[in-house]
Amino acid sequence: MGKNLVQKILTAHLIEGELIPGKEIAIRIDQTLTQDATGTMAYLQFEAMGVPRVKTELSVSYVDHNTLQSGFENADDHRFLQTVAAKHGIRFSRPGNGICHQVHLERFGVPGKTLLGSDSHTPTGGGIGMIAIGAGGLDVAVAMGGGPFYLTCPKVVGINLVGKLSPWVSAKDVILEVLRLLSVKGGVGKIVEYCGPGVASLSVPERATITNMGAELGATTSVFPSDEVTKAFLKAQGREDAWVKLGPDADAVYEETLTIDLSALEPAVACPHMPDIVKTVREVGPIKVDQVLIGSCTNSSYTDLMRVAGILKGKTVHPTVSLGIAPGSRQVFEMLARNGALGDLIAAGARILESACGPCIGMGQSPNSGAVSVRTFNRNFEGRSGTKDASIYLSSPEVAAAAALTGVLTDPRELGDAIDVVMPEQFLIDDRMVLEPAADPAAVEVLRGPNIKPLPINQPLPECLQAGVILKVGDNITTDHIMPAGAKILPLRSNIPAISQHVFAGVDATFAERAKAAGQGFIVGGQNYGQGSSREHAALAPMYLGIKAVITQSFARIHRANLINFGILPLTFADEADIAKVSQGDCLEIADLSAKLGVSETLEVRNATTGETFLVRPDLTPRQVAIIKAGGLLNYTREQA
Ligand code: MIC
Ligand code: SF4
Repeated sequence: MGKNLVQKILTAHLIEGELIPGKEIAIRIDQTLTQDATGTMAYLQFEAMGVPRVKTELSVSYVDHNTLQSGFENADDHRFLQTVAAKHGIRFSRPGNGICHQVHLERFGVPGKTLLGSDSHTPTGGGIGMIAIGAGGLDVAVAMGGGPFYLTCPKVVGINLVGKLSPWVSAKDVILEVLRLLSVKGGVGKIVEYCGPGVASLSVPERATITNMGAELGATTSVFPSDEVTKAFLKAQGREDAWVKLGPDADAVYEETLTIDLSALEPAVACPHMPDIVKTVREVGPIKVDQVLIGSCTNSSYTDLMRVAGILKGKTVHPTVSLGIAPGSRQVFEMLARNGALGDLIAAGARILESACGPCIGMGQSPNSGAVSVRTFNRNFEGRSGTKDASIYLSSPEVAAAAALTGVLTDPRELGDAIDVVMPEQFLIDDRMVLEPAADPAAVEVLRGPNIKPLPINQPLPECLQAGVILKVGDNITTDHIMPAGAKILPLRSNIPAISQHVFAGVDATFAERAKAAGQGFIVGGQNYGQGSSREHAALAPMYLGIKAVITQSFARIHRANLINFGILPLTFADEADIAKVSQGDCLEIADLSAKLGVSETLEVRNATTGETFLVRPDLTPRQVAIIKAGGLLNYTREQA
């Protein structure tokens, strides 16, 4: 039986377990990346492990999220990250050098290698044939220390691409179609492998757009083969020697398959407030647009922005639209500046933003009240833009540029001939904004500002758990609901006592106060709880507030792993309908918790308020049970040592 590409790469990196979907496996990690918003915690955790120098082949620390610097906090964090990187053998991509995923694809990604990143869009690296996975900062810290990464062996979904994209239809429309078909939880427990004759027609940046937004499927990651197209891209990046040919065997088998005819796709958008509410632009019609934003790790490559520049050249942004553009990397930015395209964008009236995440994470450019904003980003969760009643539509750069010109949602095919952009044979290569680690680490002093507070440590799991339900929520709760980002809260990422006051702020303003006062508590949720970001603050801050267990109908992968890492028990209702047996404010009891955990498949929960009982499933591996009992991975690692 032939192997698919995922099986090949995972086999080559397998340290523990067998490749049987649903079973726990451990894999060796070749490369890691962090970004500043999750990186400060990851490096504090790495320091706590006492390993002097990273043991990976390559670790890179990027600064791209917190670049607004409206107070001292961000700059303090940047300085900490720069010095800690120099000391421990990590390369440091300075602020201004671009968005982690875009820069990593351009300068560091290697086909066939594994990459673990403390950001959920790390799967962007799948565009170049890597198994690139997003995880919590603590898991990345462990990988930097040479430890394996534990995950549930995923099923492999083969998406067979046939045909070729029509003019004005773009890679974003491909991933939007996959989201329409599979939904935001359709990828949980799965890796998506793209295969078939249509693959060869897609460039590396196009493939990266598709694997990037695979995160929104809840998938573990997504991957493309490494072929002649990959080789040409690496050659143009001056890295041809990093290329290897990689792909599935001709008779490869997949646990699930799906065929997408690229020729049949048309320009589409994801409608408010979920990335899987996908409709064609024609279906939505010419709704009035107030803001257009082009950028983010999904759609900010050289070819994306050249196409936008081609559309805007010689024209003017519509009088009632604000257009913002953030190039994905310094390479992209500088190439646009040198070839004149930046001039075309400026002349058209675009507001040029720094090369960073910016508005994608709510760092500025919040739209007006009730606005419609069309963005080339990957998430349109309610409130993420900073304006609670705004409606965010996710689209390709072509659709976004068309709306910027007309002031209404517009099918770009109405603009006439498509803009042809050729992939450069040689990108502009200048890595001076990536600092090498120090030659003499002992001489480096790690600088910490007052915003960097020590890591809070959890208590071991109690014998019995008796606590109130501090909050009950519905389906598809995102990490943006649990631990909001944005310009006011993001700067507090290194300060858990301060950031924890904002947990669930947009959902329930008094949550933090009530949790803290109660001392310990439960959260109850519906399906796909914790989808979205890899931010471990969505576990760490609730832990700090005393949350001991979260009971849901189902969890998103990274968030569940983060809960375990910080010693919060993730439980699912054995019978989903039992969610009706719990109301906010009820007191729940799990007797003999610590004795039963890891022994019985289900635990009985008694609702002391109503007298009813119901069963929940922990579904933990023996290793995870030990982590939970210890009160989290850091305590567990210390115990092991
Ligand atoms: C995001 O897109 O939500 C982020 C900000 O990049 C997060 C990481 C974070 O919360 O710091 C992610 O996707 O993991
Ligand atoms: Fe940055 Fe947005 Fe990408 Fe997250 S999704 S890494 S915030 S650009």
